[in-house]
Amino acid sequence: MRLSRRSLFGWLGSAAVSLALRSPASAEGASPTVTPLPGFTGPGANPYWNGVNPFVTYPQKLPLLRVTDRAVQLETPRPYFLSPFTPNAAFYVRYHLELIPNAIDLRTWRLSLEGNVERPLQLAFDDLVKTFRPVSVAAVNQCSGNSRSRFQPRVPGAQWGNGAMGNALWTGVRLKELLAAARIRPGTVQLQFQGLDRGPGPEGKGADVVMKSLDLADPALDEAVVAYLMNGEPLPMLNGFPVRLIVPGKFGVYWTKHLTWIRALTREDANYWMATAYRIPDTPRGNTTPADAAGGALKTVPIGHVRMPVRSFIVVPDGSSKLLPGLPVRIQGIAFSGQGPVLKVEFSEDDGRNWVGATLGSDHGPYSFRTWEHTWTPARPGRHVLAVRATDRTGDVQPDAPVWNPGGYLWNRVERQPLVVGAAS
Ligand SMILES: Nc1nc2c(c(=O)[nH]1)N[C@H]1C(S)=C(S)[C@@H](COP(=O)(O)O)O[C@H]1N2
Ligand SMILES: [Mo]
Repeated sequence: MRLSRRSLFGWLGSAAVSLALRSPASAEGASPTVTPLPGFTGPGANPYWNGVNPFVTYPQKLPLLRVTDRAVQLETPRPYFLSPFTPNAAFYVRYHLELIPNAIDLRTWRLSLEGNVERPLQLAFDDLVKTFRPVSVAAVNQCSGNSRSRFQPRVPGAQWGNGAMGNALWTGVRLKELLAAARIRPGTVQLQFQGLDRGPGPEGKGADVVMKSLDLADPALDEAVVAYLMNGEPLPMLNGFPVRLIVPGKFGVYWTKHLTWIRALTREDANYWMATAYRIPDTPRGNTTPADAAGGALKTVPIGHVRMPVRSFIVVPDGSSKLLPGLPVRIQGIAFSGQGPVLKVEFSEDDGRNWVGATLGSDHGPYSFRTWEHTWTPARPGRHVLAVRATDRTGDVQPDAPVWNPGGYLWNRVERQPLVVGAAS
């Protein structure tokens, strides 16, 4: 950490940082060919771990899967999830608005703490880095709509596969320290966060900016960090340079990028992004039916009222490698939960009928990806459906029933991998 802070200072010396966002079209590759495995039906049949989209290259990024380009939404390809920390250059990207910053001058940029505070602050980047104590936390940033393409019936919104998530070591300043410096006044009910991106938003709604708010009393704020390093490096522009909010355990929508305004509110935030968008049914697991959702009587709450439910994934094998009966295969994957540490990962070789414990990898903290592995020896040739499920500290275990809600949020069903094992001779 000392090393990377030093290199950050050196890099600060070079003053303004500017990145030209060149046209992504010039770097666009061909669509990947994805062939469904023959003969599979039912829940294990979906071979599309990622969305089926073309690879596209943006500044500071490796080729990622383009979900939409206005606003920019890029999905992380599956192989990057073999590592517990997602490389910055492969980290997914999600914006709501079209006008995103591509150059930020750190000499003039300020983080503003305003609203119902005793001492409004305008913090320079230098102040943030040098005046406040740095802390680091490993935490998963997952979009509420990760895996939305699985929903049946389908719902509108970005059709993510499983790649709208990533884990990083985030370094920055505790939000609570900044709040203490600004001295929040009594009567504050929520904190509102806003970044630099702009644009009309979906269907002209959205007030030209994205603003998200959390209750001042929310315990998640105790662990929130205003981060200026991601895996020991400055944040990529597309992931929120120069600072972003990270709220361990909560969905990515609260992780405001290019964070520039923190506002103490004396009334509950009623802006579009709180009152209309990103709401879930006020039901167990946020589950409902198309009929109930269409009825108009469904009570909803902001998705910030819940933490990310437990999930686990098979990363390899992905169906592309040759497998033979009697030949051991190393199954590898990741698990995480926003509700605290994952305690158990279980593997099934028979589509979820029987389960055995998998071996967990190193513990990087309660909000991080945790790798797992299991050695499986296929007994016979032919079709197999592997499955994985995780259990977290609260006892929450991934269900085998799919969730449904109109926003396409909170998917955490048991994950499956269909495979064909070849004949031995
Ligand atoms: N300024 C800003 N911050 C934002 C958003 C945005 O549109 N603008 N989108 C949010 C959502 S919905 C998600 S899922 C995460 C995605 O983070 P990433 O793009 O770094 O992967 O950023 C969040 N922070
Ligand atoms: Mo999101």
